[in-house]
Amino acid sequence: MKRHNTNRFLPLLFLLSLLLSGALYAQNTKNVSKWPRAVTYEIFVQSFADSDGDGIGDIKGMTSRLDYLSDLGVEAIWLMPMSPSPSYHKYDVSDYYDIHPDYGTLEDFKTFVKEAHNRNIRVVIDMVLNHSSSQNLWFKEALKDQHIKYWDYYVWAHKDDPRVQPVIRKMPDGTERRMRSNWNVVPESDYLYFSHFGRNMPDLNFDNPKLQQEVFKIGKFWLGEVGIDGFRLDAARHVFPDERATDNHKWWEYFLQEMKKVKEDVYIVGEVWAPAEIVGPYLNGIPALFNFDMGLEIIKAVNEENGNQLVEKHRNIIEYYQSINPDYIDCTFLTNHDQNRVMSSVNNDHDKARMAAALLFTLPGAPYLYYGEEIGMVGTKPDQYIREPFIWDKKEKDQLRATWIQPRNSTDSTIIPLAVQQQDKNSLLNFYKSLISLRNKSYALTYGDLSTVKLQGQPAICAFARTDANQSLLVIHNLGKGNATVKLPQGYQDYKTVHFSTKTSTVKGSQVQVPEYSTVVLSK
Ligand SMILES: [Ca+2]
Repeated sequence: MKRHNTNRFLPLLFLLSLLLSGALYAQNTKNVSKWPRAVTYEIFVQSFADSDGDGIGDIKGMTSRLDYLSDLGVEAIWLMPMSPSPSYHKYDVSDYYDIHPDYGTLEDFKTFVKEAHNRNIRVVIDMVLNHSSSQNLWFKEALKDQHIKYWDYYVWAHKDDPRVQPVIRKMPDGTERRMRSNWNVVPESDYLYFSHFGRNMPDLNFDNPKLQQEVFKIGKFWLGEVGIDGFRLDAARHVFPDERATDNHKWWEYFLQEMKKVKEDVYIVGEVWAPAEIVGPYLNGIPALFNFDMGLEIIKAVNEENGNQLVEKHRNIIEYYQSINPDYIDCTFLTNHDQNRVMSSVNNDHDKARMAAALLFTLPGAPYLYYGEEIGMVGTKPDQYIREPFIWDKKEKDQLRATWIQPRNSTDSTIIPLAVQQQDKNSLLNFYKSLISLRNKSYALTYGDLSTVKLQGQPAICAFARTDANQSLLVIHNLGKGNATVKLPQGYQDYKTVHFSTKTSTVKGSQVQVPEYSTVVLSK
């Protein structure tokens, strides 16, 4: 097209862009979300974007996609570990003060952080402190001699110590079985070392004040010198043995206090994958916690097409945690890098995947999404197959696709590439975008309380109200097959304005039409 002809097409282009931006949503352009009460995007660097064609995703690749993430509406990124490590996943660190050379350099990462901040995107990195890699210099030194400083960085016991004796368990059939031990023998040594996750991941000794100081130094390095915004704490409940829960709680309070000396508003989110009564006491040291239970409940509700219990369950969790720390941040998500991908968890049913996303972004919390979820990537365990390369474009055109692994699940034949989805207003990607945008622009959805709305005899309907001082919204999800007619409930008779809908919903009198597998958000 010649340049001087462009003007004639402007009205058409404007109309087209309106359609692409989710036309069913009454636009009001200002974002009211403010991180950490905003959407965070989890990235496995190795699989995200490869800038130099060596097959491994890297920091420069990620930097080149920041505009995409900004456009998606995310306001923070959580990066899985990037420090030197012998494993592909890097959850066993061999040098806590550097970046793995496959991913780039510290300078590359500082540039990434700066560019992210320029786009109002915060950066949170994974901190794996329970254990190091057996390849860490500290451990290699410790193995040499118990008089070396780094010996006490790890947890040792003499071979005669009762704790390290083999545990023999009697099985129901009468046979005896030697149970796996967490204590590992070192050739030619009288001492064994402890490891919660396997012999290549020796546990660090948090009873040692020198190790504690080293951990603070690591934290302050990334916050102060590199300029990140916070940490996601891996395996937070295991730094002391499980039977010393109180020591675990106290340790993270100490850690938070030390990190605040460098960055007053440091963000710390913890992985405590356990029932609520075990998670709760961590909230004083770790003010943001992943809500594993709600992710599972949302997937269960969409699979069973029954949303009756969902709101009560979320309310119970929130009330319990708020009783411990009124300002806690409820980090909600569907699935993460340790779980089968959400699309696979709903058996590749795109209607159900959309309903799961619609629930995530309309219920309370600070939602996280796992890279590729927004384009419908699939994946079932083992772990590396839930961490496959992001599909940016059709294979022949995809300049950024990582190739370090032969994917089993998310391939050109199963996934519509991002570039194609960007051109389709009905794509899953644009569905995610419209939901994130709805949330970011809404006080009620970002900050509001959650109230149960009782509707009789319609198990596929999940209805609730979200209310804060500025706004009140009635949210109705139809998780089932078949269109539903819902009578506006008591107390919500005047919520007749369609604020947002994922399909065409209408209100006539006190009746709301909610098409199958769709969501409508009503206001007064
Ligand atoms: Ca690369």
